[in-house]
Amino acid sequence: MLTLKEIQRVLQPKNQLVLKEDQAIAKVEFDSRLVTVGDLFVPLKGARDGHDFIDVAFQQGALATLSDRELDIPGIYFWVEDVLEALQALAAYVLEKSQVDVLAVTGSNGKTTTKDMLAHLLATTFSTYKTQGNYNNEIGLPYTILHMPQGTEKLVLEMGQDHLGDIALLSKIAKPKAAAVTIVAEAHLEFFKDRREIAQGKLQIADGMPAGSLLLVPADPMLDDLLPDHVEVKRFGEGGDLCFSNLEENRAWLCFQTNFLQEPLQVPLPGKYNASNAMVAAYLAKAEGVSEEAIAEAFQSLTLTKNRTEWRTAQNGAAILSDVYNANPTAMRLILETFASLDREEGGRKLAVLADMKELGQESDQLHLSMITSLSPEDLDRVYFYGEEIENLAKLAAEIFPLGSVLYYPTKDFEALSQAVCADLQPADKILLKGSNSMNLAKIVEALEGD
Ligand code: 2GN
Repeated sequence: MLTLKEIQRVLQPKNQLVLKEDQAIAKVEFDSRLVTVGDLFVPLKGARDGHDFIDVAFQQGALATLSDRELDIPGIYFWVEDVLEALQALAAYVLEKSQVDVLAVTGSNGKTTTKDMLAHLLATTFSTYKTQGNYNNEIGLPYTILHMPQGTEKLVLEMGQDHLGDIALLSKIAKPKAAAVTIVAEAHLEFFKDRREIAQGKLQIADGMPAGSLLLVPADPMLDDLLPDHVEVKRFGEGGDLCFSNLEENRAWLCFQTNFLQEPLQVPLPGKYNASNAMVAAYLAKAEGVSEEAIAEAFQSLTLTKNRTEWRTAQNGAAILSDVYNANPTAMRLILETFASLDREEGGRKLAVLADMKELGQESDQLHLSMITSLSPEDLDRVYFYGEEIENLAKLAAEIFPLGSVLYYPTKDFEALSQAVCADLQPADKILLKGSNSMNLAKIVEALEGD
């Protein structure tokens, strides 16, 4: 892991630091709740300014902190121009000095299975680490890199984009030796003009790749004139370099033949797009040196992460934006703003179920209340609040929302909440669910999805 002197050398802080002896940091954290002894605290600006929590981080045992301003504290700090850029520089440095092979996959809603599959296949043969949850942005990617365990041989990174240029930045930090662009089919991207611009953004995954490295891209002709020429591009899908045939599909299984493996693959997932995802993962794993037997066997034991930000579909057809993974004020604000920016379906409404964010300590009430500035009756037709810590926010919201459009349920009334939401949701509606994992909103998502 990084030592204080390395951090000093990489970041060239503005303050004079006299480090008597060198010491390795335990890990990096930007959420002060997660800081433990020996960590480097990274005060980012989210819903609140992380610099306000530097004291808390030191109380939790932080060894040092970054800061974008001069501080008057007894602890060690690195005064930098921009804390996020410093985090990214540390991540790039860690990759440069390590021997790890980086593989990158562009995430798209619900299709991040490719990343999970690839990591699962590589793990049969190599010490493998991958992006957790939705940590696929300009903060999450460097965080993932810095959390990679000692001895990792293969690192599978998901790269997400909100704006054109996001993936170029991530690729330049990670410099992947191989990568895949998954299908270009999202419906809900607000900052992109059209599918072509989404594709253009995704293809920037090549921007940080060394010359000659491998890039898998859908065979879709729309991408033909967007392809980078410094990497080896292989197209997948019908008419491409990599394709599958003899697809058999049932409710739980896929079985198909690829044009690069001897034996057919059996994948315990439904949906034709999963055959494509599995094929891409298998090709990259094989290119990295995983045997065909190991690939075939690993698919049998595949399990995918479920609790993450993603679009799902209710049994009645309504769109569900489920984000029951990391509950902090920043994540809640970001998802509320994303959801607010979406258009209603014709004749449909927008609903939200917001539950407690846990472990916010004495500031809990204030931090929950501060979400009011991201809640507007123009963007939300009905809001369900669930839990004791969010109760005061519910009361505040009731003052600005029309009568009857704010509903409150205490923790003990989970069943009533679940039944009310299920009964309320109409096919043309969109619904957002957000809260701490322990609030069990995943159960409501399941209930909405039916079997
Ligand atoms: O959206 S994210 O979750 N993200 C992470 C990276 O991958 C993609 C998704 C995200 C989270 C992002 Cl993009 C950026 C940030 Cl800055 C955060 C984040 O962790 N924000 C957090 C806060 C804010 N704002 S974590 C956190 C925890 N903190 C409150 C503010 C906050 C807990 C806390 C509460 C009370 C005290 C101290 C800490 C306290 N101190 N009370 N009394 N004294």
